[in-house]
Amino acid sequence: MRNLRRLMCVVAVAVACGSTLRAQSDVPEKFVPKTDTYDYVRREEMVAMRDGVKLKTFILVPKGAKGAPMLLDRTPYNASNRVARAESPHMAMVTSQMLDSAVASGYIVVYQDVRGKYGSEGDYVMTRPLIGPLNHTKTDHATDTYDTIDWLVKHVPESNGRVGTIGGSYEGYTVVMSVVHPHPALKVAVPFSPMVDGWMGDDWFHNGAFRQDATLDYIYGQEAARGRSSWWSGTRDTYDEYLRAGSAGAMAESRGLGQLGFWRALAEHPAYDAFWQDQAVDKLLAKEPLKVPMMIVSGLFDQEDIYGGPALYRALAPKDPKGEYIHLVMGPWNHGGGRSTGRSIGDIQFEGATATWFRRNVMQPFLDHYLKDAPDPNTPRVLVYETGADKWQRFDAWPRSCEKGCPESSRKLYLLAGGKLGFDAPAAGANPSAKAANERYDEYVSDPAKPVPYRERPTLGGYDADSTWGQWLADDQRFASSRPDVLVYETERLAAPLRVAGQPIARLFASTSGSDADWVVKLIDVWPDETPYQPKMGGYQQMIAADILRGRYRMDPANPAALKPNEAQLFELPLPQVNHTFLPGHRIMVQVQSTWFPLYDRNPQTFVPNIMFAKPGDFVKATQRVWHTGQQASAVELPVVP
Ligand code: PG9
Repeated sequence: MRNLRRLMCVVAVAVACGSTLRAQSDVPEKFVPKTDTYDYVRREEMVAMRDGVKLKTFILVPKGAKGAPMLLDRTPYNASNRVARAESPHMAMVTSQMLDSAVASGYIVVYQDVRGKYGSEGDYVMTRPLIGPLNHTKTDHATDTYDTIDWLVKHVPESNGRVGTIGGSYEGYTVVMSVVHPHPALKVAVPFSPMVDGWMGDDWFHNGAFRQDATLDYIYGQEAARGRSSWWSGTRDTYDEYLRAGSAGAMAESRGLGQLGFWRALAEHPAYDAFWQDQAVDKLLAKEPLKVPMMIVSGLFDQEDIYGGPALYRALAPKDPKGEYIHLVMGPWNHGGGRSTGRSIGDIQFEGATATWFRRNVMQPFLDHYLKDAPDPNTPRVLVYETGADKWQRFDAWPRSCEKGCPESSRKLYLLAGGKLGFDAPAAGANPSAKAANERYDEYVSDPAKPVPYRERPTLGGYDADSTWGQWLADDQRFASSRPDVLVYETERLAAPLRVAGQPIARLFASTSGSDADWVVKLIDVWPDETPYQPKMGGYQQMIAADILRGRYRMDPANPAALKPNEAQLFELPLPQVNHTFLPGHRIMVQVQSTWFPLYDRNPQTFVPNIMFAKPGDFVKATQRVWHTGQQASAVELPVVP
């Protein structure tokens, strides 16, 4: 009876209070998730830097960790997304694939928003340069990393007090910055595809040609808001969009980019002036003592930062004669490939899960050695995947190139009359002008109104849902070779394998009827007409290395100069590094063209002060000639392995 009375009382109170409760929010002020089943603990901190600015920092600690090393990834792309790849009780599910082997080895993972982005306080500056002529504040990525590491070693009791920095692309840039005046607890650094020199060959320009279609949208996305802003296209085909805009400057203006600091800086510095030279990371790091072992990871098909990793290695390796500090790994990867699985790019297949294999068997033992005192794994100085033959190669000296005098085995592959390509130079006749025109040169009309697309149309925006931007360097080039404004040179079928390892350099003797010109050179492996079991590869024209040179910078990247119309001049274009075997039955091809649109803005072919602001009337058709006489023998210098 007593119990019944009590029950009735409870029901009465619930009914009486019910209406009041329903009127309040169902959502508690602070919900505390139950994470007992999680295999990690997630902490969220605002870590103060030396100037008082606080940076949003997430720390993922494996449950039960004791004396574990820490890996720090500093990002401009939203750290809270980085720690929430999936909502899961398993740390391996929420962290990025790049860290798979480290998470499996019990590492503590730390992600941080760089200053000015997402959850972090402070001002954002694109790839903030080191304190110096371009940065008059008291902080940069080096100091922010130092301060963060200092905090981490004091506030993460589960750690062993050792830290490695790791990250890709922009995050690779922050990794590289971390080794400048490093914190003593920083023991190792692994930059994947780091952005190193935005003018020479990484994100913003290649040899002075402006990468409008990957840059304007990126700046908009990064700088129009503290979070991310979405660039819009309004067309399915960015080729149409950029052609209608007329110039990069006009496109930028149409989207209000004048409000954004980094666009204004780019527009003011189209040449390789002090602005670019003073922030070229390879040159800056070459002036610093080597203190932190570094594994530079780069992709042979990196569509964004193909230049940075090898350039950094080239600058730092001479300071490390014993190979104790600086290592380079180049895999068959696009920009994110080394951080994912690495089985293929588009239709090109590789031998197994190359990236997973690399992280597990090369990167992780390297990290464990410096962060956990594991035995020395005898990390190769340089490890490069050999495309074509599909295997990994170790090198002690890299790259083999002709830049400072050719290695004995380097060979010139000559562009010859009749679309031929061969190792025998054209004969040096006493009077070349006595020869027929097509014996002396090949020509095409480059029409800025009909530029050569950089990939088959429609060229989708990089952020479009179905974009395959990451595959474009492996695209079949047949769509280009059939155009009248693309010159094609081809060898006979190879009877024996031909292996190239190092840096090919295109040396074109070329003339233009205009007063400025771009030159694009592509080194291509042409597959046999039919390929058993891989039908799509029959006759496939696979780019091995390709790049663009803006003619006005032929003599001096810092000081553009007009070209003399109709005068053959030497244009030297170092191509991205390769390690490739052209297999028997394949052919080697070289393509030459003067537009690569809309990725690169169009050269008006009239010399104007700043191509970004060329006016419609500046764009003219030009007749381009590539010469192949004995005196002016255009060639691609190949680092052939004997
Ligand atoms: N390639 C991108 C980038 C790096 C550095 C500066 C700007 C852009 C990236 O993937 O982060």
